[in-house]
Amino acid sequence: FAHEHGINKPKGYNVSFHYNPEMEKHHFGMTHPMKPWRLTLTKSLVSAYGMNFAMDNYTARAATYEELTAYHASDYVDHLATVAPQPQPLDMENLNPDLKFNLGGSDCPLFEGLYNYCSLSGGASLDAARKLCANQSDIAIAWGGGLHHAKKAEASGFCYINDIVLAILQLLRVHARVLYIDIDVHHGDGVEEAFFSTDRVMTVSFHKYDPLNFFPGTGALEDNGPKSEHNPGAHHAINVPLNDGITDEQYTSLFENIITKVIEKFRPGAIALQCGADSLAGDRLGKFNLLVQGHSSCVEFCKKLNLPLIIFGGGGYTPKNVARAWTYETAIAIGHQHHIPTQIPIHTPWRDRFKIDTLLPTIQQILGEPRQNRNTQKKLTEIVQHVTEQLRFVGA
Ligand code: V1S
Ligand code: CA
Ligand code: ZN
Repeated sequence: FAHEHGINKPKGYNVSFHYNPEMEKHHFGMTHPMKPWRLTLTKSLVSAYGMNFAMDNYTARAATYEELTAYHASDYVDHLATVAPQPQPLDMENLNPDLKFNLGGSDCPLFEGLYNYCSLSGGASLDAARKLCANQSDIAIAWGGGLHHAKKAEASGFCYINDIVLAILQLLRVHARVLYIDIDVHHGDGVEEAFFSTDRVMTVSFHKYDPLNFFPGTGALEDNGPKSEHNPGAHHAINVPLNDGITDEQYTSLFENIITKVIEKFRPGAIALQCGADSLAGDRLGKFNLLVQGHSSCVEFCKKLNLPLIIFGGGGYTPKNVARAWTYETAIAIGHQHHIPTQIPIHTPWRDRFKIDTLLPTIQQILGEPRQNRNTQKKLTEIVQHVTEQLRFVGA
């Protein structure tokens, strides 16, 4: 109420940054693509630019058992809390398959401190959501969150606890409707499933879709929520299935076109944006050709909608590109993007890792050979058409 009526709104524009350096101390294993130290790289670049002076910085706390079980099944959380292995060499030979809850395979290994890692990610996203609810932040950033594949009682695709679902549940205490947008190269299946049966959350995921060859294989254009018209969740899942090599121009135009229509019909009170950086060109797992410019234009567009905005991380498997994107997107949040030098500051620890010393590399700088673009204009037009038709069923 207070937010919608502009009461108690502090002067100025507040951005909060929720982060815990403990998170990056965890290791999934030597050959595993998920590298929590990409958060170290991001944080050090954000600090090197002095952006921390323009935000409220919070050391995020770990989510409590009660907070985790607000969504997750208690037997699953109990199990997560007890399965953590003893210290062991960090290699993938040491798998301890425990097919219960999909834990212990190569995607979701059991590593030392696993429960701590999950609760820190959840805690940061919950803190961020609460700052928005209290109207103390206009934008709240949690780069350690965005773990969109985790299910109520199952780990999946490097995700154990769905911090996004926990955060959206908080936002729903204050906002009648929350819009979830997911620009990770993978389908946001866990978040979609969690809110499958409600019309208070609309989920929109942009992803590579190839059911047989690309994880998780779900997210077809026609999958829009429960098929029964009596279920309020019908038409409240939007999927944007894409092919390899999509460019900034195509992606940005598709994103703005679709999100404009979604906002018009759904009229959310807050936006939750998952910014998985594996949709960038040169990602170890992703297949798109996005530059930091195209990826971050989605953040810029969401900011301009002037609604409470929570920003999560997510995937991203070429750490220096992840750090570039999330640093630039932090700059957009605080409105510094046009004022910071694109040359990476000399005093960045790890500067030698940024072999190309710009925050905004060109496609030639990222890749020798750009990926073949397999997205035709015809297909993209069809997608917009289908989404428009779905939206006819949404709203008053
Ligand atoms: N693509 C991919 C990929 N690579 C791996 C992987 C590679 C090396 C390892 F040591 C461990 C795992 N797993 C996958 C995918 C899961 C992708 C998850 C993306 C997560 C996110 O970015 O959206 C959010 C943080 N898993 C699979 O493709 C499943 C398999 C089917 C094939 C790969 N093997 C290792 C497991 C089973
Ligand atoms: Ca996605
Ligand atoms: Zn991903």
